[in-house]
Amino acid sequence: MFEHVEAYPGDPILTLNEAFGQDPRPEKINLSIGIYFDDAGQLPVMRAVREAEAQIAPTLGARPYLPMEGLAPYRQAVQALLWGAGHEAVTSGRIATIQTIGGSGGLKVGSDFLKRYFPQSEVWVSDPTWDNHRAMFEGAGLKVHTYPYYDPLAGGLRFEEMLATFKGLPERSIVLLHACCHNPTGVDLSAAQWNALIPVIQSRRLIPYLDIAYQGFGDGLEQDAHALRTLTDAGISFFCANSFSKSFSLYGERVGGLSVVCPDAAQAARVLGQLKATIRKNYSSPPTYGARVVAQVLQSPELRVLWAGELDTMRQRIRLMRQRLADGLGQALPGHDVSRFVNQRGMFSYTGLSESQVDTLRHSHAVYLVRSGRMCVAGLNAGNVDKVTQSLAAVIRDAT
Ligand code: KET
Repeated sequence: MFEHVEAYPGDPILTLNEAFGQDPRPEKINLSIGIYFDDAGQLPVMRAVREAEAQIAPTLGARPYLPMEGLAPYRQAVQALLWGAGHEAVTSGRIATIQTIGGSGGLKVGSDFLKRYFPQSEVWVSDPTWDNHRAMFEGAGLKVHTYPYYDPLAGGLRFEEMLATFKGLPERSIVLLHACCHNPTGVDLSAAQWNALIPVIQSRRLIPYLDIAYQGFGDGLEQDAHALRTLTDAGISFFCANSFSKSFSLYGERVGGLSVVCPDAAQAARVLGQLKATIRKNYSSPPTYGARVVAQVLQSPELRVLWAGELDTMRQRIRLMRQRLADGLGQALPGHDVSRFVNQRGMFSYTGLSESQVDTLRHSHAVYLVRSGRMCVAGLNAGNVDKVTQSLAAVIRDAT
């Protein structure tokens, strides 16, 4: 029956993470998957989450189906966090927001919707991007291309080339943009660059699709929402998939959302209806628990402050690790440019290591990076940063 089913070659991130789990070496260090670990190397359970769980425990009780679009207080909380509760687009009701199964679920539901209503449109993603972007859009039947983004030599952005590509795109092309903390490079557009992009998006009538999976990990909760608020203020209609996996350390609860910013409330209502239909056809309705927890945190003033403070601490710890890594590498490799480690934003650093260098790190040093050379800096801690620094230095030294 299944002779024709070919073996799955595996996923560059998730399969590597599984391989890490099976590695018997006790000194192994996981800097592959985008997960935040604390300074003791543990996956944190945030205090705000624990307290929210204690608060909702007595009221959980019976578990009917949620509506197709998800839990109403959760959907409101998503809008308030992304745009601010008083934002004109929120108060006028022109954003259609649904609860989704992680940020991934949001990306997929949005892709299915786009394939249905913009069947001629093709997708452009940054070179490079999170591997799953291409897989998801292609899975929805959309053709995927890349636009210039990262400059491996300078460790910066090829912004002029990116802009020129956007200027030449067919009307109603879909452009996937990372709202903050670009994965895998850690290189983001500046506020001025977002401003320069806006007239091009408008004149080419492009459909931006923003992915915000790391709000709070770049420069702060408000600062990291800058791009999507700027696009909204410019009157651009766009898609925005958000994830709470990282910012609430609730990976396994699969809490995310999809928001579609529309020109007016009437269009938003119709878009919401068709998003509901898309969900019904895929998995009918989302799960309850994670959305209850996140809504409880975001809607309680005390818990929200507690959570934002914990997130600040996580961001600052990542910054500290970036600095320690850069300082250590600078000492070990005099003359080597280590500025990219501190300049990049979010959980990732694009080290510039080749696949064979990454393989050596894994096999000879038990340090796991994604083969593209992406390092999850959020996996560094006081106990492993020196070893990682020495291992990296050894691998770089061997190559020169
Ligand atoms: N968008 C981006 C940009 C992203 O990095 C991830 C996860 C997601 C969406 C998915 O979010 P979720 O809420 O878990 O569905 N990235 C990490 C984990 C993974 O690959 O699944 C990673 O890049 O390591």
